[in-house]
Amino acid sequence: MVSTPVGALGSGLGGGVELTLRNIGLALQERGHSIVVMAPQHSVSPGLEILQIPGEMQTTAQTQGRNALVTLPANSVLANLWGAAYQQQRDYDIVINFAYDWLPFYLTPFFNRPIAHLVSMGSLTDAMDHVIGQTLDRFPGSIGVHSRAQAETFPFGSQCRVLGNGLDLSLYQFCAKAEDELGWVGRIAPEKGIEDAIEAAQQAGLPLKIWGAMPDPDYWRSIYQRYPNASFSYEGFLTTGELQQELGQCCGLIMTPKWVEAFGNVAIEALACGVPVIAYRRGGPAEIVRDGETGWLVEPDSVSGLVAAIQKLDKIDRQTCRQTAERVYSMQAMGDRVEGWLRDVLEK
Ligand code: HBI
Repeated sequence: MVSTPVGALGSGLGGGVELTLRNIGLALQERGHSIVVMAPQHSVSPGLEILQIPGEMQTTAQTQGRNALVTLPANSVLANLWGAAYQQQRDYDIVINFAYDWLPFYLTPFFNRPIAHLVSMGSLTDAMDHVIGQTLDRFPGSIGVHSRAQAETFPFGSQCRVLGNGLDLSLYQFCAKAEDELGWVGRIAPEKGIEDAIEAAQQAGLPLKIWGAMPDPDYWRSIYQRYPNASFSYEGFLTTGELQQELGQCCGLIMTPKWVEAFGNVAIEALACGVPVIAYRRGGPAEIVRDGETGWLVEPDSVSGLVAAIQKLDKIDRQTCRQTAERVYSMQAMGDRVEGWLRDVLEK
């Protein structure tokens, strides 16, 4: 498993893909596969064998423009990762790529072992769309994604294998009884649409608790000033253990994405605690929430739709939320989907 070149595992710089790599690695090991992870030096992921690879981090893809050129720094950790993978490929049956970068896709035909690529974001640049498309042409079935919505952001979306995602649900406790408060979890940034959640909670007359990273305090200050009468509070950026303890008390999680979220791990975290999810019918969360069963799907950008859904939260059975998370989004369920995908790639 060759990790993302934007940060060491455990640093948080790799974002959602750090958790995805770890959960897939552990799930495959549980089924008897032997796994080795190649990752930037100082990587930590207890229970997984890691080859620490030195070198300079890659620029994050989401900060590039559509026609960004493919670039590599001097002593690129991406190049060093894939040089090591190339040298050692004979020790393995298959290589799994977790990097959203041009090089591993370009190198695929030069390897004498198959490479399965897990693409962790939607379409961002022409160079990546082009090289992923080329790889698919040569190696059908070799591109895995998290959701149908994410796949559809690419011209070749219908040829991608939708894997969903999975979490270690033993870290999340089911909470049967809720407080009269709503939750919102995520990076506090414009594409997450927190303004809509604040407005909807205010109109519904419920307090809104907010957890997540705050990369831009000025943005948060502007939000605070914009809604002087709303009752919302920033509750910090917590560990999984702390977050699930607090989130579990909420009568509902509100998801207000303004962009196409590739997946939406927070939706599974909420369901795992028995918390119904209200989400715009947009991106990954719209494929996680079962309307009327584990939450409510709302017309995108409709605050009045959010308010109407908040008023129907008591119609959702919290036990059903937890059971759905266990059936579809456990490590076991994700392991089934990933193992099946890898077997198909190997067969081809
Ligand atoms: N950018 N260049 C690059 N490569 C990655 O692997 C990458 C990224 N940006 C974000 C990211 N990975 C992950 O945080 C998401 O895929 C989840």
